[in-house]
Amino acid sequence: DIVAKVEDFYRISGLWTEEERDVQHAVRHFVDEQIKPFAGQWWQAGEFPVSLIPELGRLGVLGSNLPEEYGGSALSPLAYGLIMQELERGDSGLRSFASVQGALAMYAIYRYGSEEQRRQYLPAMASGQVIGCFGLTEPDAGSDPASMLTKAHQVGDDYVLSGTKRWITNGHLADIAIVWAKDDTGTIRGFIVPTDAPGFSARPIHTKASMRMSATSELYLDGVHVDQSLQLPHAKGLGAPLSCLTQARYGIAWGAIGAAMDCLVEAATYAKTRVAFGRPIAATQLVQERIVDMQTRLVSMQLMARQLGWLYQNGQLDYAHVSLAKRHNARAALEIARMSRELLGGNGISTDYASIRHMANLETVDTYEGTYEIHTLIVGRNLLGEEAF
Ligand code: TGC
Ligand code: FAD
Repeated sequence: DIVAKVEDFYRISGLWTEEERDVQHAVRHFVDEQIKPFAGQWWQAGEFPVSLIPELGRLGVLGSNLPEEYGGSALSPLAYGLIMQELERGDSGLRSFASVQGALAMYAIYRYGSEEQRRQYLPAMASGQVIGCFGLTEPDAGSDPASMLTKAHQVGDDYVLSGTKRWITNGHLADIAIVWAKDDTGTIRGFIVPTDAPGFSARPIHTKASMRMSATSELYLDGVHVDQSLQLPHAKGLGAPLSCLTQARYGIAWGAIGAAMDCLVEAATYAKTRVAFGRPIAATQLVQERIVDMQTRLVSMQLMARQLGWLYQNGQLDYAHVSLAKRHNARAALEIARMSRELLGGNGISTDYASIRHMANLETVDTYEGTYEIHTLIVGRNLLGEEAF
């Protein structure tokens, strides 16, 4: 059938193990039943479906690649990627929720936290009982997080945090915020900040024309006292938050495939049934060219993500590999969504269809976790050995 054909034209799924296929199908079923029918309404309303968080926990999509002793499922990088793909078939905001919880907040605690912090937070985060967010970006420091202004002033063994973070996914839903701040020596350090701490507040950003199904916030830290036990002991310097970004960018390279797939399926099925000038528009040369252009992009995204997963699985992954795939897949998905939107004509501007919602979301996906230009410069530096930021 046409859906199976365009989704997997190169039969890449033949490469997955049985476990990877099972995991993919379970998440796909959940998204088809519980997300896709309602995503347009939630997006229009600017709401994240918080009531589904426990179900996301039960499905095992939060921190699924972390070891089982911390509530994860120790899934392979490919299985993890397929989960991100299936979530983003529903909506980029859904994948973003899982990325921030698993690849950013949980990963930060897993990689840089003490054993006690891991045991206290990770199982509860994997089940969705505790929600996390990741505060790196500030109003005046996005692409260049080294220039952040948030301060962590040491008082005895404890810290006092002051500053503002902006564009923080899950910010006003979160129970804990991973906050990155400069200590008195100017070194970037990470902290687990309970969002009910005095001096902490999170305000939703309501004016988005993209990622409307995702909770995005501004965080204010006004002299927030943080006990030493909440500092991530192993995080010293910008490399710590950047290594978390590598995990999230890996997931985005996969997630973008899901949004692109959903758009291509929508465009191909629409072209077969929409009649103009007495025949389905699929029977016109220009529409066929458009569908083939979309298919070409989708296959290139899938092949790139698959090989990225292979590098990850075999311990050969460099963060520049991840940058190349994030840059390519986010941009290719955006192009596919724009083409699909156009093919749907007037219907293409309505959230009764998925394409314009994906298209608007993908504008964010192209920008966050490092803009297209920043990834150009990361890969350029890796290839040429010259810094050009
Ligand atoms: P630079 O000198 O390049 O790096 C400092 C140290 O960090 C290491 N490093 C990395 N490590 C792991 N993964 C990466 N991606 C890394 N990039 C750099 C680097 O080796 C170095 O280590 P060491 O040991 O030598 O100290 O630092 P720079 O200040 O020159 O910055 C480089 C630049 C521009 C690439 C970096 O700042 C950057 O990536 N900027 C983009 C910022 C960004 O992506 N922000 C995303 C915020 S989170 C978000 O958007 C969440 S969206 C929700 C969702 O995910 O769904
Ligand atoms: P800027 O850095 O101001 O960039 C503006 C423009 O200048 C861009 O086009 C950029 O590519 C270009 N530019 C900058 N420097 C150069 C250069 N040297 N050469 C060429 N061009 C350059 N952040 C978090 O910490 N946590 C989150 O959970 C999170 N979630 C987000 C959710 C949403 C919906 C959005 C929109 C953003 C989110 N972000 C989050 C922030 C995101 O990572 C930043 O927006 C992004 O990194 C870009 O930073 P900026 O917005 O400050 O843009």
